[in-house]
Amino acid sequence: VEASIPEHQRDAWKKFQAKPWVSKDDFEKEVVRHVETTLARSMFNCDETAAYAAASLAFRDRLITEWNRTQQRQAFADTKRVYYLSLEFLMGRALDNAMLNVGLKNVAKEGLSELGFRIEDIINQEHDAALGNGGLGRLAACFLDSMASLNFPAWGYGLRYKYGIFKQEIVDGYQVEVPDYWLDFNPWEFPRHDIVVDVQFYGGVRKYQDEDGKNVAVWEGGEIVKAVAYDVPIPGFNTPTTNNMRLWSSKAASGEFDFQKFNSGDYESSVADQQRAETISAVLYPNDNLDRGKELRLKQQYFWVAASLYDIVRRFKKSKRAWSEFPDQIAIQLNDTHPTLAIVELQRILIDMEGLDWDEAWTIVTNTNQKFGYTNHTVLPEALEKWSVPLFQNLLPRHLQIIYDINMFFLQSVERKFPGDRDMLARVSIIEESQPKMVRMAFLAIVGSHKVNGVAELHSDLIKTTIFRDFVKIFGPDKFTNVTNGITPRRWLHQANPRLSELIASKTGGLGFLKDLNVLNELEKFADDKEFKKEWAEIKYANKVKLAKYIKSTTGVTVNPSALFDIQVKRIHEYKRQQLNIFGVIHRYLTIKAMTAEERKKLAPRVSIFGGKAAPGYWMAKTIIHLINNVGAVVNKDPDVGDLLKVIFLEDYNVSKAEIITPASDISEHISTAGTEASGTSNMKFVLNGGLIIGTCDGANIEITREIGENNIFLFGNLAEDVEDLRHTHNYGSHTMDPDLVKVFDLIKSDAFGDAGAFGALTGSIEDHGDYYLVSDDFHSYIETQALVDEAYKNQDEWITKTILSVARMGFFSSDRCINEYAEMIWNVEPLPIEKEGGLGKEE
Ligand code: Z16
Repeated sequence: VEASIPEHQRDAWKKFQAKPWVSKDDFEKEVVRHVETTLARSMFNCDETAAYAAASLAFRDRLITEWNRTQQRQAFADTKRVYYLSLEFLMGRALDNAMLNVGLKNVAKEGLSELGFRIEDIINQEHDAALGNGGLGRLAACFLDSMASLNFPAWGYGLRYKYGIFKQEIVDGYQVEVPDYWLDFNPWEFPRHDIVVDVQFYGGVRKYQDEDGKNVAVWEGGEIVKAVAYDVPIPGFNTPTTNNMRLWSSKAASGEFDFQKFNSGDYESSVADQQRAETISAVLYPNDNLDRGKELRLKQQYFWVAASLYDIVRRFKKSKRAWSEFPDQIAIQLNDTHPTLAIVELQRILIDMEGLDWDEAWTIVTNTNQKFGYTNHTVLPEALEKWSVPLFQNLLPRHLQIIYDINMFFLQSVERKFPGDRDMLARVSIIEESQPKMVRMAFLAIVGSHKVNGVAELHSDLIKTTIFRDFVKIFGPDKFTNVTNGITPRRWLHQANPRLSELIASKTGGLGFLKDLNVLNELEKFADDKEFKKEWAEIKYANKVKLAKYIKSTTGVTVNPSALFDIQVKRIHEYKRQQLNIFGVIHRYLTIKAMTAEERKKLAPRVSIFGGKAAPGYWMAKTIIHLINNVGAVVNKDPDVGDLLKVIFLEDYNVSKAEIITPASDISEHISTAGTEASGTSNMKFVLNGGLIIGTCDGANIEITREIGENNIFLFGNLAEDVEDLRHTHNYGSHTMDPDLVKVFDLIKSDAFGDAGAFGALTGSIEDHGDYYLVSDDFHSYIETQALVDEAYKNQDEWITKTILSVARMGFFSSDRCINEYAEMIWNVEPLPIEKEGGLGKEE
């Protein structure tokens, strides 16, 4: 149905079209209107929740007006679009971000104050949108911000989980998971009940030849689930471009429930069908860097991929272009292997639905003029996705056939290139010949993509020489590239650290640095400026006071804001080595206990701060959390140690908490076993906020060192190239342990931190079971380097200079640089220029 308003009536529309509000008075008017009408409240029952709701709705109205215009502009221009497919978007809060991106936070602040509210309290009402686990999900969120800020016509596609990553509670030192139901009131999403896609599962395939002798495959039977679109506006910073993130929610095909069953009295099963359908988008899998191969997860992946591709193809078809133009109009980025089925689904659409023959279709799918790009985020074998063939056969029978065909053609081409190399064929086959057989998703993603990228230089080199080695030989080196990760300076500097942002703006001529982060370079000339350094240090101190207050209010522990704040916040994982950190803390505790009063006076007081979630089924990670909490319980109440050492575990680390924690670090820890952390992105956030790093030569730490200079970072530990050999030197059962680490273990074993039995698996993994992550090998170097940190911190003057120089040199790590690299090297898309930048607040 044509839903467009006829020419004659359009003047009336134009006359009454909403104009985005800009003034304080208009903002207040909107807030009051929303309180009194949308929310049906009044000034006599408007609490902070209601004020948050109304303020958000006022900003949402603004965003949606710009969103509409952006969509019209992009549809009209009809240029190539980017689709970023990600099973995770770790967005955090939207209101603060929206206010800052449209440049109206000060207007809102004054407006809210006149209406009787403090803006911080209102911002704090918002529940985080936590549809992600960690780095991968947050990267997707930063990318959306950059793509909008740079005016790229780009959509994010994901799942609208009813429950995001669980909330973490610490009870008696143990992690307890609580469901994160976040949709009670979410003003940032627009349900699109008119945009619904049928998604099929199970059933079987019937093959026959039609009259023309063409092979036809029909996927029939099984069940249908509906995908309903929910749109979330993504405002760019200081630009009218407002892009879209489309999240799919699952719903039973029969609507509410099956009336036939209901009417015949089968109430239970009528509701069960509905619930089974809704289960698909019910909950985010809480694993970071781990693949568990569960059927429901594969269902999520296909549900989301099928709905997204249907939507993309529908939009393409509206332009009435030939299929051969598809690759010129569309770039699809696969965030990890989770959306790899998109390659298979597109091939299925083209051959089964659109009637193209295989070669014609496959040329479109894998066209070198940009189509699928695949980003790899890890080399850890346990994280690489594999699906059992029987499971696949049952859930997606037609897709499995297509995968077998893709594999057959691929292996034939390998055979032509490397005749007789049977080992090679077995190694690179998309189907692993195991019991049961497995589909190797990364291999499928490589075969179906025109570019494969890693997320930091070391990581991109590693994938080429290890897990994807054979594929470099087969496809040539040009298919493999690097795009080092980045972070958005809008959220991670301007929003999280407004005072630092303001100081930088005052010295660099305004907020321009937020769009061109290399402008930070201009700060180098202030690295020895006394007045500037004083202000710089005051801001760091104020941020530490804020975190100290937060620590006090959440844990009851008093920490001294003048102490060195040493922070490690990230998912808890053996490869990230929080155990190395806590063993180092215990070593420090032992050292302090053995010191004389005179020696103690010379030591810089430290607060060791930890935060992060363990996957619910990851026992070793949970044990590490337990140990950290138990060490804290002992150390924090030891009067003999006092301010010299405090150990804090912050509950439920998430994006909004990171905004308080990151600006408050003096040193942060990025200490993964070399070669295991693909990039890391919190390392970038901490340095950008004037903190230094203690880290291994891993992931993006290496490039951070290159940019900021090796005098400004504390590197330690073995190198990636030596890890394999070192592992071979570990003799199971008689591993030569570092003597200082032995002392730490002895203390743990003396029950100093509670029943040592609880930690046996942890110490045993190092002493008796091969120390896979090289904790003992790196311990001495770690302790020595921490001593260098202590020394360096005593010279505050030099320390501050280091932090200023570091910030000045962080321009490279803006996610804007990253997105520009993807656009040029992988997507081949251009931004859509904005003719007039009207309607924005543009606050300085
Ligand atoms: C994830 O967060 C990452 C990798 C992965 O395979 C799965 C998940 Cl959920 C992380 C990497 O561990 C990290 O090094 C990297 O910075 C981040 O992805 C973004 O690339």
